[in-house]
Order: sequence, then structure tokens, then C-alpha cells
Amino acid sequence: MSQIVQVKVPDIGDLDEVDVIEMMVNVGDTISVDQSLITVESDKASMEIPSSHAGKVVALNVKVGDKVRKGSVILDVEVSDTASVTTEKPVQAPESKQETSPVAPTAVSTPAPAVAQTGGIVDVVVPDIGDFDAVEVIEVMVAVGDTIKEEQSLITVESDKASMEIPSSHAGKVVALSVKVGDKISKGTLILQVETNAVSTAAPAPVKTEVTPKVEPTVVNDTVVSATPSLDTSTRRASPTAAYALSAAEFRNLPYASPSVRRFARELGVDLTQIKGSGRKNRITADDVRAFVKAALSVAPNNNVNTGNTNVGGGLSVLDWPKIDFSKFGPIETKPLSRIKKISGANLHRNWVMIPHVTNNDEADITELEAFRVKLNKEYEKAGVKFTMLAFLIKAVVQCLKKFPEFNASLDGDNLVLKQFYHIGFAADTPNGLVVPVVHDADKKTVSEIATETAELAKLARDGKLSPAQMQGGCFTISSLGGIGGTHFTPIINAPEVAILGVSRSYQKPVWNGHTFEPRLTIPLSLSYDHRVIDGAAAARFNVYLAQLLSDFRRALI
Ligand code: CAO
Repeated sequence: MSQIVQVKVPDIGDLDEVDVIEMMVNVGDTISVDQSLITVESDKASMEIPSSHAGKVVALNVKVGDKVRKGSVILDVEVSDTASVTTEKPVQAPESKQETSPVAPTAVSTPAPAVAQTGGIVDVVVPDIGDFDAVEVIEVMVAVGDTIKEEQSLITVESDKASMEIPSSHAGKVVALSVKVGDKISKGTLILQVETNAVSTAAPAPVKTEVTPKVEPTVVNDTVVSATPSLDTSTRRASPTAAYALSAAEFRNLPYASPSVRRFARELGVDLTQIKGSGRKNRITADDVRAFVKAALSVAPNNNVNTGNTNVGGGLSVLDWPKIDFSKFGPIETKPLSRIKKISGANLHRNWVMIPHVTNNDEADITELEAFRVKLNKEYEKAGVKFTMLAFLIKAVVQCLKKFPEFNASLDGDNLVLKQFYHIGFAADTPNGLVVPVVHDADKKTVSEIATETAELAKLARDGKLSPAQMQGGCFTISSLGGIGGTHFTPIINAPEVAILGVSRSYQKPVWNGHTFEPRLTIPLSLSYDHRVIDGAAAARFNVYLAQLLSDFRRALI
């Protein structure tokens, strides 16, 4: 004996309607409790919705593109009568993929087993569409005489906030249509009547259970970060955990695509911002990505990559990645790359391949600056301010950007966008991976304020609590490995920025002062720049000026 149970969207906090962007199960699949059924996405986050019941999927009530909210029926599942559908047993919270954001279970109402019912002429009514009330019908997708399937979209309704398609609860032949475009409908409004013999379900009384949405790091866009939607819905802040930050322009133009499409695009090295989506509301589909790649491959080599207004880098003709069975040579362990590494890796790869990098290496004498820093730290010990070398570097870099504006720029096709603000990113090493918090308006802040802010941002970064805004808008990035070691390195530019400063560990260098060798504290500076925008001479001048400032900050006044 089995029962049909409706599995609904649980409480997903104060996220309102969200888009279904991925279906993870099909009719006929056998699913388990907690298994992810669909992925939903709002403008800032995505999450997988797990099943509250185990059994066989007999009907899907949503499809990609639908809007769902708490209570929307995802699917009907046939459960054996031994299944835990009437108990109040909480569903185990699925593992959050971000270790730092444990998810508390959320109480939801899940329907009790539905009662099977046979057809004849059946009324198809508007189901529970949450808070939608008296919403306007903007499209009628079926006509009298049509044969329709269960879950087939019948009408599209639209409120001031969202639109959604209403699917049919029954299969059969439409014998009467009760709504037309312009009508206002609510839960229970008769849409149409179908002649059917199909078996379907009746609305049951709710049963209390607990379901915790499975939260997964989210790609805000293919070039940026990984974020975990906080279920502290009072703040509704996503908690990014990774990598290279968005520019303000990129953030405004987030490509509209599901995580699977983004993943697919990343695998192919495709920049989604270059693609016009053909899906609903210009959503980019996997087919759009395929078409884009085909078009890029048909472009003759040397016909791209110079202006930032490019195709993928088609023309790159490289050997396949070697596939080697390493176990032939000794014991091995295979470990999947973290999602964050995959995201930042794809960005780094694109930036490295598409930007002609050159790194200018120089050094600065920071003997006096370090002595000053140590002195300040003693003076400010009670105030709790720690002056770091990074804070001085940020201040000095702002001065350099003012003197060399093309370093504070981004390529936009054949134009150079010169920024009149000074937001400086700094690479922070965290247990979850590399992130780049941004000190906004660093030109308007004192070294002490910058030191305090960088310490706060670095802590938030390590705790996985940076907001997207705290990683956006960067003009120039500093990657300081000085606390760890090294002499020089080649930092990869954080596109669409055009330069990045790598800082290595300072050391005592014997410098000839005309009479004798004198130990001078010297800091290595590695400036990588986009050679499409910046000439080698300009980069050398930037680094020389930076070194002069660090040697003697009074030069900033000149
Ligand atoms: N030379 C010598 N010592 C240095 C130094 C330098 N250039 N920079 C920092 N130090 C010292 C600091 O003074 C500090 O010493 P004390 O504890 O005695 O004061 C110690 O090294 C540790 O510094 P820190 O690196 O932790 O702190 P910071 O403020 O200088 O940097 C942050 C903060 C967030 C930049 C740093 O913690 C970090 O994450 N760095 C890694 C960045 C990174 O991964 N870059 C690579 C990106 S590409 O893969």
C-alpha cells in the first residue's frame, strides 16, 4: 500500500519568490529524504531544496523558470505506508557546504498524504500561490479542445513583483476555459475544466515537520565569488567565501544563468557577460553557451583578444590536458577541488590567458617607514590600533593611482574607463580560499582608519562573513605575502582591473652609502600590469614612485 504525498518548498526565510533554475529529479526517480530536488535562485543567492520524503516521484509540479515560494508544491511522491509522513520527526539538517555557516532547521508545513481521486470533468483551480492575491492573468497558454498534460503551464500571472506560470493539476481535454487575459485571480479561482480519467491528488491537511534547506555556496556571477545565503533572514546577507571581487560594472551586469550553466561556461572558459541569453527574461541557457563556443571556434585565429571586447580566446590551440593514471607510479589519493578553488581558478585562468601580463619588479627602502610604524604602534597600543605595512601600502598606492590614472582604469571594448574613486582590494588568505575585500574610498581615509578597516575585513574574510558589497568595486589590488615570505612573485591581475601589486617579505639589504655598506630594510614590489593598457615605462615609473613614497612619505605632499 502506498500513498501520494506532495513535497513543498519549505520556509526559505524571507526570500520571496525565487526562480527554479535547475530540476534535479525526474518523474520515475526514486528519491530519499534530504535529496536535493530543485535549485532556486534569487538575485543574490541560490539554494537547493531537499525532499521531506522518500519514495518514487510520480509528478513534477514545477519546471525551470517557475517561481516558487514557501508552500509551492515541487512534486508528488509515492511513499510506502511505512514512510515517516505522519510523524513529527525533524529532517536531519543537510550538510552546509560552507563550514562556517551552520544552518538551523526551519519549521515548515508539509502536506499529509494526498487522497487519490479519479476524474470525469474536473475543475482545475489556482493552487496556493502564497501571498499572491488578485494577480493579473497576462497570458493564457491553452484553448478549449486542447489536450493538456499534468503540470503543463496553463496561464501566466503577474504581480508587481514577479510573474509565474500556473500548471495544471490534471491531464485531459480542456472542455471549458474560465479565465482570460486581464482577469484577476487568486487561490481557488477556477481556471478551466478538463475531461479526464487520470488519477490525481487532493489537497491534504498539513502535517508539521521540519526541513532545512540545503545551502550551497553560490556563484553570484561566473567571474566572482562564492556566497552562502545566510539563513539569518533578518539580515538576508549572503556570506561570500571566495575569490576575486566584482567590479561595480560587472555587478550591475550580472549574467542571468543557472549554476549548472555557469559551471558549464566555466569549464569551457566562456565569459557569460559576452553572451545574450535566449531564455525567459534573457536567461542564458546551455544552448546559448554552446552556440557561443561554436561561433567563437569558427572565428579565424588572430581575430580576437586584443581589446577586451573579445570572444573567449578562440584561436588558442593547445594540446589536450594529459590524462595519466598516476596510481601506476605509486599510491595516490584523489580529492575534488573545492568549489571556491574551481571558481577562482576559472577566473585566474581567464585573466592569465586573456591579459598580456608583464611584471615589473622593484624594491623600496622602508627603513624609516618601518621605524615610524613600530613607533606608532607603541603610541597607539592603548587605543588598540595596529598600523600594518599593508595600510601604508594602500595609502601609497592611492597616491600612485592619482599620479598615474591609467592604472585606475578598466578596459571596456576599445574604451578605457578611468575611475575617479579609489577603492583598493587586498588579497586575504582564508581557510575557505582566497578572497579580495575592498577598502572603499581609501583616499578619504587615514592610515589608522585603513589599518583598522583592513583588520576588520580580514577577520570577516576569514570567518566567511564578507558581504558581496565588501568585495565589489575594487580599482586595484594588493597581494601581500610579506607576512609569509618570498622574494618576488607574479600576481595575476584581478580583471577588469589593469594592475596588481604583489608585496614580498622585507629584508635587510646591504646598500653602499658612498663610504660603507649599510643595512637597509627593503621591501620587494612586484607590479603586474595589463600591457594592452599600460606601457612598460609607465609601470616602471609607477613602481619607482611607489618606492619613493614608501621611502619617504613626505613626497606624497609634493
Ligand atoms: N615584510 C616583512 N614582514 C611583514 C610584511 C612584509 N612585507 N608584511 C607583513 N609582515 C609581518 C607583519 O608585520 C606581521 O608581523 P607581526 O605579527 O610581528 O606584527 C606578520 O608579518 C603577519 O602579517 P600579516 O600578513 O598576517 O598581516 P598583514 O596586515 O600584513 O596582512 C593580510 C593582512 C590579510 C593581507 C594577510 O593576512 C594575508 O592574508 N596575506 C596573504 C595574501 C595572499 O594570499 N596573497 C596571494 C594571492 S595570489 O594567490
